[in-house]
Amino acid sequence: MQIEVIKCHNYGLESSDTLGHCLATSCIAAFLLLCARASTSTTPKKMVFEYPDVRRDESVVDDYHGTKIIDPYRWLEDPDSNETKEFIEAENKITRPYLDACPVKQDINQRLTELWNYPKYSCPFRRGNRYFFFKNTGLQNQNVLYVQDSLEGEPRVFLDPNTLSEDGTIALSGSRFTEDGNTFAYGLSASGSDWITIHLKDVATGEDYPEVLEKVKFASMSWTKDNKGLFYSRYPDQTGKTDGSETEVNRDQKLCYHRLNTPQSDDVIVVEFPEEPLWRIGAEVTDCGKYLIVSPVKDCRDNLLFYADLSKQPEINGKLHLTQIVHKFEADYEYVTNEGSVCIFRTNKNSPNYRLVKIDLHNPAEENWQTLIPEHPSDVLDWASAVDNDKLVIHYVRDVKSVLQLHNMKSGELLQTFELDVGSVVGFSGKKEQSEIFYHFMSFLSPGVIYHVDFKKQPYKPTVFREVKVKGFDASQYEAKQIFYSSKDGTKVPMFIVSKKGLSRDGSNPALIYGYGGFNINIQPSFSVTRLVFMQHFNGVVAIPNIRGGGEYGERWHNAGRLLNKQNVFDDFQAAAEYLIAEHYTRASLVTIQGGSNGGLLVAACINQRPDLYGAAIVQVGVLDMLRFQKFTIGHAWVSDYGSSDNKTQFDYLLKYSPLHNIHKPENGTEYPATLILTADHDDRVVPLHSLKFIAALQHAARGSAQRRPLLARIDNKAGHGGGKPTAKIIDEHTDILCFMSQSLGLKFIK
Ligand code: X98
Repeated sequence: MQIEVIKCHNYGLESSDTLGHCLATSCIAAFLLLCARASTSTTPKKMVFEYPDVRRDESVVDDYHGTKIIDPYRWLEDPDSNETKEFIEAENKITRPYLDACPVKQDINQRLTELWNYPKYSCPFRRGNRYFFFKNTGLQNQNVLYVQDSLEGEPRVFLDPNTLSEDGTIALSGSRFTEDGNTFAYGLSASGSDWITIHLKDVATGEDYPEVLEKVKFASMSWTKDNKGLFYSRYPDQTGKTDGSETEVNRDQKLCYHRLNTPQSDDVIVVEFPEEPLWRIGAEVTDCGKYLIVSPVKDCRDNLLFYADLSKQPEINGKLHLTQIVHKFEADYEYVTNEGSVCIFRTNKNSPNYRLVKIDLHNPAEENWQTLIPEHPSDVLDWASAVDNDKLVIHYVRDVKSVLQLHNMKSGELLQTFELDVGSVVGFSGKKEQSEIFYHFMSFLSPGVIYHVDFKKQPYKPTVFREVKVKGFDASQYEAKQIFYSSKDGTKVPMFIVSKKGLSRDGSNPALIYGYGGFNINIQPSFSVTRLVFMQHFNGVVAIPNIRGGGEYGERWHNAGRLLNKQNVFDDFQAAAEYLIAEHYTRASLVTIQGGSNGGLLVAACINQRPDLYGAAIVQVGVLDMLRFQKFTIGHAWVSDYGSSDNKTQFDYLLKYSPLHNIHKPENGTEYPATLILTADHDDRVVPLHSLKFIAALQHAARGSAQRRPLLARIDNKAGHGGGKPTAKIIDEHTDILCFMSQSLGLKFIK
């Protein structure tokens, strides 16, 4: 297994450049700067914005279970209409000058660039008789894959995605080597889209095979152990564009088999569920090569399990014969390894903190399952990987921090705990047939240490393989702590608080609160240059509350923040801000809240519910129309967390918090916080229409009101949901976010 935890949710201040074209329409707003000051100042800029005067079509009305809901900006759902394009230009045209007028923009950009410029490495991993690793010298747009003949050997560039586009917008997205290490299947995505094309490379020569596999999205890739072909999932040809700027629902995914060095047109569909157009199909060839484990999933939790015995159908020239093991969507099952027909799965069936079970494929009834490693009462079993033939490395999350252990694969017995500082294991490499592992540790104040364990030498002692240093960062000047605060209903919620040591506790510091709160996802400690700039140059306090909806305390924590419990997520986040204010870390007018994707929903819901509690809000690629999200691309998969407006009870609940449907006119002295909405033209995970409709409605509500703080949108081009974003775009985006905070809150940049 080889993982590098790329936190898809951690938009932690992520991304980009701008359209920059001039708008030639009549309905564009003039940018009125009534009393902006040009010098560095600690006074927030108070401006009256004349927002774009966009068409509001109140004739668009939907009937949900008898309730009529108007959708006046429905026309913004068409990404290709001229009117939508003009709207985007008009928004960028008022946002750009505001951000560019930031007197310390150069300072921020320069400091971000300086600090970013340190080498970053992944764990090395062995495939065949070679080692590979990813490296970024510092500011390269995309990480480069290197090959070396031994750990001490001279690394050579194996694949450099930076050569594939001028601007770094073509990114590697998913890859898999054959068992013999001689062929490399790799996905490329353009402009941040989830769509990838799969390419195949001969490792010895570096030459690509002629075929390219198209229409691939949400793909698991798995080679047969004879190294001859690849299972991968793809979508059937769909009409119109498939470059990530379209909004069509992704349906009818099929599992296909591709034979190396043949055209994709010869590929065969091996698994499909035509009655279930919304299922996605995961697949993994077992370590022994005999079986294919097939795991269909219909939303964002729980999967079924099937297997195919490949030894009985060696030709793979049509549908595989499947035997079903799990018949109901009621838990997660993740293949770890197998010995003969006995497979080890990680599951949360009857074990919300997860356990390992042995299931005999030839005797799969649940009453015959055997627990190998029981559920821990409080720690979450996050992942497991077979190593050194008969051992398992197990990663637990204990109070949001990583714990790494070695267990005996036969008995489950704990053999050793690898000592870690307070932080996270963000990368791991190791395989059952290999007698060494690498793991990558990171924390708020440690940019990264890669450890190596050689199982041929006893006792098993981790040695530092590589340690990364950041020039201009002295960890001893900072502190990171974890506290537990009480939420509205009394639930204790953990929160990390990171800042310079010795900051005054008189409410005078700016604070940045980042949250996610959904989909069983953990927000563990990580190193962030942008947060460092905020702490170093603004005396900022960074706070990360591990609110409900995440997976920090297993399935119970997730359940407590989804469906009809979603309000707990917002309450937890609001209670985090209240705690920081009550403890005099900061005050409301200096608080920025930030979140991306599901976290964008969180932030947008919170500014509607408690506009008084924050000075600024950063909403990145957010899900903001909770009545219609399921109608676009992969949105249907999120009903497991959100429910759906198609269901009356869930509609009633969604309507109460849907950001788009709870915008109010700022009145009685309560303004909205300064709000920056960020999205991008190729975001096909959370389509930009959410952000466009939201900013149109928010600016409409603000028009003619007492609102003085800016409500702006930054719509990037050649960018998507965040994955694969080039470094240059990330630094530009983070510069803009810090500028927005600095401008709107009146923060001083301390040189
Ligand atoms: C998704 O929507 C996950 C989408 N997704 C998949 C599968 N593979 C993926 C590979 C890369 C990127 C996304 C993928 O479902 C998949 C394939 C086969 C079998 C099973 C899964 N997620 C949510 C999301 O992005 C949260 C976490 C993952 N959201 C955006 C939720 C709300 C906003």
